[in-house]
Amino acid sequence: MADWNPLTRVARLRNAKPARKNDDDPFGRIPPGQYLTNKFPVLTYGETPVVNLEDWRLKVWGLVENPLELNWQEFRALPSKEIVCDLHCVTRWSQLGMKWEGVPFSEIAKLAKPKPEAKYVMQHCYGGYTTNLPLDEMYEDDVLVAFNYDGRPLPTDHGGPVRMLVPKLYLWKSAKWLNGIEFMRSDKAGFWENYGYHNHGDPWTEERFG
Ligand SMILES: Nc1nc2c(c(=O)[nH]1)N[C@H]1C(S)=C(S)[C@@H](COP(=O)(O)O)O[C@H]1N2
Ligand SMILES: [Mo]
Repeated sequence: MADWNPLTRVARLRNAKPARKNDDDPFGRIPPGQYLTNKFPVLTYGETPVVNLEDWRLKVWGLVENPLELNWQEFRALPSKEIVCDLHCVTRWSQLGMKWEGVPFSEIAKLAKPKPEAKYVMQHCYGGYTTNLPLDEMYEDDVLVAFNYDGRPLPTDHGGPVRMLVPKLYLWKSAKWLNGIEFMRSDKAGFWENYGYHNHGDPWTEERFG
């Protein structure tokens, strides 16, 4: 996996057949071109970083009044909540009713106090992955800095100790091993966005490629 060429991956996905229409979607929860699974595949570009809780930090910087660096105790002392959500991956799997717990992005923003010029957010990670979104969308009430999945600490493969979770968008917008949140004036492409994924990634309108 570590030496996949990202361009080859994007080209292969562009040519992939859409998933067949789901007959098993009575509630209309599966976006077009997706198939339903009960599995939670692991998709990582490169090595899986292993970070222990003593060393873990979350840095918040950029266009904020109050730049932060939180250690684990400080992070876990913030208000947190549980959500149940459906997740959709651009590789075409969807899983429904996934249970997550985390600190809402809005709680972290409240501490950091974004300046009025801050309009975009870059998520940064152990390992170097990045992904970008407009600040407005990060304030959706289901956007979490997630530390538990299905009632247990988030497994390393899925981004533990913490990952961002942006359930309304394709899963590449949810950075695993999150260690930084940067508030920016203007938009900038993240890792996959640079290699041809869509800048936004709404599964309902199939914003797969840019
Ligand atoms: N740090 C990091 N975050 C990442 C990735 C990655 O390679 N590194 N891959 C992204 C992509 S493309 C997907 S589809 C999801 C996969 O999450 P999962 O492995 O928990 O299914 O993580 C996203 N977040
Ligand atoms: Mo992905």
